[in-house]
Amino acid sequence: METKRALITGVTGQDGAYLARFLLDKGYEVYGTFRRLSTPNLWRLQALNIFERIKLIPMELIDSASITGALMISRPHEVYNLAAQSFVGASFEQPVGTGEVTGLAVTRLLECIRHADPGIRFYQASTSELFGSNPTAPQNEDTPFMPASPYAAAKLYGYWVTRTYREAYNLFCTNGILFNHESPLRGLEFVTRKISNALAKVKLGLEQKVVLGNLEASRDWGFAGDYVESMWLMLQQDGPGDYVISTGETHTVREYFEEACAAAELDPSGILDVDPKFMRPLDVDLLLGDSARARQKLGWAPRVGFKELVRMMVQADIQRWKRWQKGEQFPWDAFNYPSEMNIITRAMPV
Ligand code: NAP
Ligand code: F7E
Repeated sequence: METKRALITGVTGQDGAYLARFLLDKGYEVYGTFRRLSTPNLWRLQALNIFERIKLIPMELIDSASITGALMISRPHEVYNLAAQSFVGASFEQPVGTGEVTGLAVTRLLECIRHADPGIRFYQASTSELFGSNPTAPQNEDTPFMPASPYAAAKLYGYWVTRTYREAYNLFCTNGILFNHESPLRGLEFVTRKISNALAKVKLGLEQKVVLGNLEASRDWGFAGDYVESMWLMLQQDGPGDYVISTGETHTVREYFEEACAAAELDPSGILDVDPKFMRPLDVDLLLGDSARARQKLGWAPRVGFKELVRMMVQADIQRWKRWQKGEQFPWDAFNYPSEMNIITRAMPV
């Protein structure tokens, strides 16, 4: 039988790295797109020890020619569109750019697929952010979307254009509506990793405080390693569809912080500050997913629970900073990013 080929856009991101490893383990030939940045961002593939096994293709989501090139090089059976400007906070700073990359680029990709090979199966990384301000909980595939950020609005566009290409051209186009998923490979700007990284530094005497924004927001947090399996399962079905992927448990940012302190054996009092700088112009209060459809149709279920996830992330960051203190060099992001405090996002009154 012919070896299956998969193309993952955004292979350098958290999900891209875990999905690449998952597909390699399944015997796939894995192609992954990356951006030619002045400093390469390949540490996750190195950390998972799969860098040598991935075929890397340079691609930029606003450049249709590079998307066509990626499809011609990889001739994939399956395309997983994970590339995006994925940080909700940054979407308020770069609303138009986020619309281009996270929204419009989905159409670029679908058009290229339609012309290159309409037999390709397509996965779109949709998100629980689509539910936004809708107070209904838990949220499932039938819950109305009420996006509350430029990121979510761009993802809404991506979601609908994916469905449009499914219906208009009979393409195998699937939306995974994934709730927040985290891991030791999570980007440092997202709140879970920001906390695990900062607490590791506090634990080792490298920092005094953790500085956060909205502590009352509630999220349904799962483990990225579990969630990438659902992406693959969606593309193995007889037909395309839309699936919510979640744990069915929700916790506030404050609860995550307290659980992380327990994991680090730190007293939470006195080490947490709140700075309005980390509050968004508009935030999503409560996300809680109902993944009954995925559980029934895909046979998918999360394996890692909340406490285990927090422990995994905190322990990983403590171990990294300990290795760094001993002078070890290894692929890892945090030592290149000492603090987000000196990033300025708003003009100060004169
Ligand atoms: P991530 O770590 O931020 O990875 C995003 C990837 O997109 C990176 O490889 C990044 O490349 C690439 N990228 C960004 N802008 C690009 C551009 N203009 N052209 C080409 N590539 C570009 O995100 P993630 O957590 O793995 O999430 C994967 C996808 O799932 C994203 O679409 C995200 O919006 C969506 N999603 C995530 C979650 C979650 O909780 N993690 C939940 C629901 C949906 P660089 O490495 O060069 O930056
Ligand atoms: O924020 C609050 C913040 O940035 C979670 C992306 O993967 O999941 C992610 O989006 C909550 C928000 O993730 C800080 O205001 C408090 O209420 O970790 P986050 P997100 O916005 O939920 C969805 C499903 C995606 O699709 C996205 O791509 O935490 N919060 N203090 C903070 N957040 C950050 N980042 N930093 C803080 O200091």
